[in-house]
Parts: sequence; structure tokens; C-alpha cells
Amino acid sequence: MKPWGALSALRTRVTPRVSRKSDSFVEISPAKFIQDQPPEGSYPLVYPVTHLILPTMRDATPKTIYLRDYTPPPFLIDHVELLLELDETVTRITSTLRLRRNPADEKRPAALVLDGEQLELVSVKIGGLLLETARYVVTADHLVINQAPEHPFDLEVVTLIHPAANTALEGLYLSGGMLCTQCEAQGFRKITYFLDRPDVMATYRTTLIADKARYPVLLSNGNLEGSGALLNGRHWARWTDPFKKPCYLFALVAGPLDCFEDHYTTDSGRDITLRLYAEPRDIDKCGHAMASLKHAMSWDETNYGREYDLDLYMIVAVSHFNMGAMENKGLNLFNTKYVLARPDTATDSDYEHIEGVIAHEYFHNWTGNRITCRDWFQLSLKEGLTVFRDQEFSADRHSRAVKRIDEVNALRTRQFAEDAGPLAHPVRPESYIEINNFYTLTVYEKGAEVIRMMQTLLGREGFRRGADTYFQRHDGQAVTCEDFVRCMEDATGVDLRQFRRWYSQAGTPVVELENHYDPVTRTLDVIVRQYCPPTPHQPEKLPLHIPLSLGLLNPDGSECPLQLEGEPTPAPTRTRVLDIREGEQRFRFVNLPQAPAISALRGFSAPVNLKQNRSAEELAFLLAHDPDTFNRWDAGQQLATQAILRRMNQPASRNASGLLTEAYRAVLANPGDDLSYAALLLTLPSEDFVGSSLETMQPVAVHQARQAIRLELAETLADEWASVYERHHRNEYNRFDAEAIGRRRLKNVCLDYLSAREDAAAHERSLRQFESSRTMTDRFAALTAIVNSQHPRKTECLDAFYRQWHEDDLVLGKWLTVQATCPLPGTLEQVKTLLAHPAFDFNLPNHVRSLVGGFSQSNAVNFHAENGEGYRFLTDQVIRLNGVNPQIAARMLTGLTAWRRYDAHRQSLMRAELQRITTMPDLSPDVFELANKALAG
Ligand code: B3K
Ligand code: ZN
Repeated sequence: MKPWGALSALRTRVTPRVSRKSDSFVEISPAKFIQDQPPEGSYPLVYPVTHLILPTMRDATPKTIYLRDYTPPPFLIDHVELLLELDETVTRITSTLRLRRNPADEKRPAALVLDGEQLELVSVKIGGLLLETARYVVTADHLVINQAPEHPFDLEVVTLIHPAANTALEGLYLSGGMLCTQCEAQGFRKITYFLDRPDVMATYRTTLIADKARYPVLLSNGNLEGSGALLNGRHWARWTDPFKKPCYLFALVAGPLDCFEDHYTTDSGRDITLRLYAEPRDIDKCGHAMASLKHAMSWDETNYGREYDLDLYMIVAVSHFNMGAMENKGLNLFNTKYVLARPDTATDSDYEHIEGVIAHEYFHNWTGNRITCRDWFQLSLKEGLTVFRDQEFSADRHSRAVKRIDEVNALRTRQFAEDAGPLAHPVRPESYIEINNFYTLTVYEKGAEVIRMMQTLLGREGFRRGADTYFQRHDGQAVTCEDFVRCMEDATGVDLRQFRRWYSQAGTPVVELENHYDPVTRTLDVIVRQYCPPTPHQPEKLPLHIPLSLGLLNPDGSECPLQLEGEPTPAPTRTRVLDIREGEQRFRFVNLPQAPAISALRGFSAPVNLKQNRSAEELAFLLAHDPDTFNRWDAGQQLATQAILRRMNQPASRNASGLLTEAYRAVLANPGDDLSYAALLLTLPSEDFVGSSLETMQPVAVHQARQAIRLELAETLADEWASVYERHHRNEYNRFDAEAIGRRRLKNVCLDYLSAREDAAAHERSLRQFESSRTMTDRFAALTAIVNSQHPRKTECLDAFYRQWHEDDLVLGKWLTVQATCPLPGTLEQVKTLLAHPAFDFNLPNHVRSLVGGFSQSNAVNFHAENGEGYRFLTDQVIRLNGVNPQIAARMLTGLTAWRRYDAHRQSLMRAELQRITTMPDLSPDVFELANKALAG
């Protein structure tokens, strides 16, 4: 057998050879790919560069890609052989692709067009023969090989890249002392030339070579095939991934990492090795992530019959990461924020998020990896479905009521805003400039709601049959949202033709509910109307198929039997799902001796904006009695919103919140078993939620009115808050069960109200909690209360927190956030000071999100200051980030995109800043697309 063929070319200086005719290509037999381990010390430190081609500049105006233009790939890649000689300054990549023409493509173009960006090309070979430069063209984003062979062939391309200079964190980059990759969506083309599209699926064998002292751990997808030492202090490792995958799931990691290992035995008895890698100082914070992984593996077996397929599952915690985590096959990469937790460094919410994200990435192994997307327009095929799966996992693990409220809270404030703004797009978008801009709340969260609605319409069993059909029919394929829906239909016989519009229509539908009770006929008429406001490029909308879950309550709080006119008997359940398909529909409920209260859209059964005319009395009644935990909470939110809006319109009035106070008093007197849920019942709606019900956003007025209601509740119920606080305040360290978490949540809500009063007792209480607590949950809640008040020892507490945690990036992020989100005056100046703080790292996305994101997205009253300083600040940061990390720059821009929702003065300030961005030279496609669409929409 020929030893180490792919590498042998590197040992000698390569002399370009001329191959003129296509028949001079030599096909490499599969045996070429089976090679022995490399002989020690045979690798040059200085690379023999025969000709180095630097690509030309990219076009000034980025191009729009359309779903309607999809065509199958003209070539397929069956196998990829990669050799990476890793070094932070220059990494050399030798890629050998086993290519063939796609029989499904009828066009059979002469040229092979490979994607590639920011690559320095060293050499191109076909069938082992060097290609003369006239046979190919290198542009800013492609390598075009003219006259590609008709028969299967091997293409070897050698490129150089510069990981340490890669601050965009896409492709191969340096994070701390670790080299790592991020390839979704189109990062693989920054590593080597490739058909960088998800419908090209190949097996991979990856050989990594690096300096052993700096990069002792070398990881890639799949199973370790071999490893060994080389001369000059270098070593190698070779990984094989037997499952075909798109290149966006490729990953590698090299660095000084410690490993936390555990095992999981699958239902069928297979032993899976689980490894969590982190920097040595963080390895004691990996236990929770590991436990979460095992829970997720077991849940997917029980609920979807899905077992893990490889023998090894690895997760690496990386500090420089553009998002939460990445589901690379067998080698997940995680933002440290979603792995590392210790009771003194992470809050209860952090623990829950870690569990959810670990599960999400694990679930992708089936929904995303084994079955992937045909093209990026189908992103919600994997993301919506996987979010739905992780939501259900978390609901099963903890309080289902609390989980649903958290989801809907995020959806109604943030996704609804996206749907109502200039960047509104359908769950399956029809065009994009930069696909990274479409990892949106619409694709993820609304996409998950679309899956949830299918489960509601088909029933849990029907949905499971549909999922089984999907896994069976499409394993190993790259498919579409349409393929998924068809599986659901085929498995159940339910017609989802109209339902499909959820994938193609943007915007949040409005559902209006009107009802008339007739005491004579003892009937209730419920009239349901739906319409959807226009969104960019979609002025007209068609009616959607909406599952409207509904119950009726008697005046004593009991639930009514639900019998529709024409039905012989009432339905067996006290909640039923009405199929809404028309613009207007009428339902007549019979046999109702008394006028019932309507509990509509139970469990938030559809992502719609429900409009009902309800009095404060009705809302207070539902808040007291509705057995549907979501609607009970929502009634409280609506009641509080009414109180806040009333206070906003009549600032002098007192007792604006009488019914609300009584409802809160009742909850405080009897918080029930689920204390986390009680904490939510006692939390006022966010300023964003209140603002969203207004024609024009009024950030300052809403903030003031909400604060006034908070203070009023704090004063009226002062004794209750204090006694519930005292009852539940414990100094427990290592308890993460529902009871302990619930106690902390409820107690900290009490602390927030108590702090509103700004008296000495309140200051003393928050200081005591800050100084004595051992959990981050309690310490951070206390610090937040202190920072957001006039506490006399604020600076001292912030300094103490900093001194204790300045070496921990994640906790430092909390320190930045708490200051950036402070609603008091002077915050912008403080944010600017922090930007120049030696501990703040502008190249670290977590820091930018904490400080710049915290200020612009979670501090409306300061960000929207009338003088426009907040907008100017954000724009300066976006412009600066554009050159450093375009993906993060685009994320930060979100603060300015909804400019049309504000008054004329703010509109002109925000628009001017957006215009300032669009006139900047060298705009990334990411920022170009968002800024221009925001201005146009
Ligand atoms: N699939 C990744 C997100 C990739 C984002 C690329 N800009 C994480 C996830 O959704 O699981
Ligand atoms: Zn995902």
C-alpha cells in the first residue's frame, strides 16, 4: 500500500506540470484513500509554494439569492480527504475531493465551479496531475475549473489560510489558544474550495498536524483512526466520519484542552463515550452539561425512537463564538456560556439554558445532520423542528407551564416585532443576500410554533407517526420543508394544503374574537375573524389554517362542557381545538345555562395576535380561575398592561391597579406548588410587550408608567412581599431541583418589588443578599437590585463583584450586562467607559452582546433617549464591528431596524444613523443587507 499519499507531495518541491487534454487526467482509485500513518518527521516547516494566487476583490454590490432559482448541484462529492497542517499564522490545507457529475443534473456544464473565499491557492491537481493555470480561473469567491472531466475524478487543491487574522469567527479561527472552526452556513469555503451547499453530502477523512506543545488535543468529526508523533515537536491525528454530511457540519479543534469523560448506554445496549472538552481552569464546570447530554439522549430514544449513531460524542467549549452552539457531526462546538456552570458562577436560568442548548444540538443529530436541508431556504426544516424538540424536552424536564410562558414571552415581544418590521420574512424565506442574517426568530421560534401547530392538528400520536415516516423516508438525504409536511400528511391522512401557507406567508396574523351569549337559547356564539397585515413584498395575504384551542368557564370557575350546535353530545374534553380556515367563522356552543367566560388560544395554540375586548373584571376572573396555566398567566399580563397604559395616560391617578393588586395579593397568599410559575404571575409585562400594543412606541412613557405601577404594588403589598421574601430566602448552594429554583425565583421577584421603595430596609436587604449569597442566582439578583436603585454602596458592590470575577469571561459578561441595562440616567456614559475598560474585549462576541447588545436591546429608556445619543453610539459600534465581525455587527444593528414604530423625531434620528451606515465603504454583505432593507421596508 502506498504510504500517506496525500502528504507525500508536500515533501518535495512541486513543479507545475502541464496537462492539456482532459483525457490526460488520471483517476485515483479508492485504494488511494486508504493510507498508512505518516512516517515520523517527514513534513516541511516551510511550505513549497509553487504559485500563490490571491483572489481579486469581491463585487461592491452583494447579490440576492432566490429560492425559485434552486437547481440541483451539477457535481457531487462522494468523499473528502483533508489534510490540515495547523498553525495560527498560516495553515495549509490539502483537500482531495472525489467528484462525479450529478446524474440528476441535465445541464452538464463544462466547468466545475467551486466556492472559496479569502483563500490563497497553492496548487490544483486532477488525478494527481498538476493543472496548468490556464485551465482554471480564481475569482474573489470561486475557483472555476474549465473543462472538468466527464467521468469521476479526484481533485486535489492546496490552499493557505490565516486563522489568527480571522476575527469574523467563520471558517478556521483562533480563540484564545485554541484553533477551531465554524462552517454553518458558508464557512467551509473559507477553509478550502468546495461545493459549499447543504445538498452535497460526503464522507470525510481528516488528518490534522500541529505543534504538540501548543495543540496537544486534535479533534475532528467521527472516530479517531490513528495518531502519532512527528519530528520537530509536531504530532498528527486522523479522524474518519462514516456518515455522509454536508460541509457545514465539518469541524476541527486543536488546542490545550482538558477532557471530562463519561458514558451512555443506548436502549439497544451500545456504549457511547461522551467527552466534554474545556480549558483546564473550566473543567470543574462541565458536570451539568454532561448530565444534560445524557438526559437528552435518553429523551430522544423515548420520545422519537432515535439513538445516537457514532460511538463517540464530543463537545468543546469555545470562548470566541458568534452564536450559542453548533451541531457539527460528533463534534459539537459550544459557546462557553452554554456549557460552563457552577452554582457560584451561573444562575438558575443559565443552568436551564445550558440544558436546552445541549439538547438542541444533540437533537440536531437526527433533525439536521442525518436528514439535512436541501438549500438554506429550508433552514427551518432543521431549526424549527429542533427548537420544538428542545422545547418539549425542557417542558418534560421542568415546569411545562413556565417553559411555555418563557417561549411565548420571547415570541410575542421579539419575533412579533420582527414580523411587524422591515425585515419580516416567511418561515421559509424566498430570497436573501447573506444567509447568516436569516438565523432569525422567525425561522427558529415561529418555525417551532408551526411544528407545534402540526402536532396540535394531528394529535401527539399522529405527529409521532409523521416523524417516524420522515426519519424512515429521508435518512441520509437533503430535503425540504415540503417533504416534512408531506410525511405528516401521508402518516395521518390529514390535509395540510392550506396549513402550508404558514411557511410562505410572513407577518403575524391577527385573530379577532367576538362573542354573544343568548340566555333564552342558552347558546354562545363565538365569531372568529383573521387577517394578516401586509409585510414587505407581500401586500395581500390568504387566510391561514389556525388551530384555536378554547375552553369556557362557568361563573363559579368550573369548566363548561363544550357542545357545538349539531353535535349530539358534548366533547369528552374541556378544551377543544377549533379549525380556523376562513376569514370569518362562527361557532355556536349550546347548553350553557349561564354566560361563560372564554379562555381562548389556550397554551398559545397558534402564533397569532389575539384581539378580544375584555374588561379588567373578566381578566381578573381568568387570572383567578383559568385551569389553563398559560391563559391564567396571560390574563394577568393583559390586566397589568391595562393598568400600565392607564397610568401612562393619566399619570396623576392612583389606584390604577386595584384589581391587579388584589390578584397579586391572592397569589402571594397562596403561591401554589410551582413557585417558578407564581413568580411569573407576579412579574409585570415587559416594556416591550406593553409598547407593542401601542400605535407608536413610547419607550420613556412606558418605562415610567411601568415603574409607577411597580412602586404602587411594592407599597400596597409591602408586608406581603417582605414576608414571602423571608419565608423563601435560604442560603442553599447546590440545589437545582424545582423547589429550590422556584423559591429563588419567587424570593427574587419579592426583592425586586421591595427594592422599588428605595428605603433603608430595602437597601440593607439587597446588600445582605449580595454579600451573603453563595449562588450566582441570588448574588446577581441582589446586584441587579442594587445597580438599578439609588443604593449608596452601588459602586462598592460592582467593584467587589469585578475583583472576584474579572478572570472569568462569562461572569464578567454579567457584570457588563447589569451596568448596560440599568434604566437610570448616566448609563450611556458608563457603557462608553466600559468599552474602554481593560477587561472588555471587542473581539469577544459575548462581551459585545453583553455591553452593546444589553444597552441597545434591553434598555429602551436609555437607548431611545430623545437626544439620539444612544442611536449614535450603536451606529459607531456597528461600523466598527463591520470590519471585525460582520455577523455580530448585523446582530447589533437590530436596535435600529424597527425605526418606523417610533415618533417622527426618533424616526428621523434612527433613519439618519441607518443612512450613515449605508454610506460607509467596505460594508459587509451582512450589514449591507440589513441596513438597506431596514431603510426600504
Ligand atoms: N445551527 C447553528 C447555528 C448556525 C448559525 C450560523 N450563522 C446552531 C443551532 O441552531 O443549533
Ligand atoms: Zn439549531
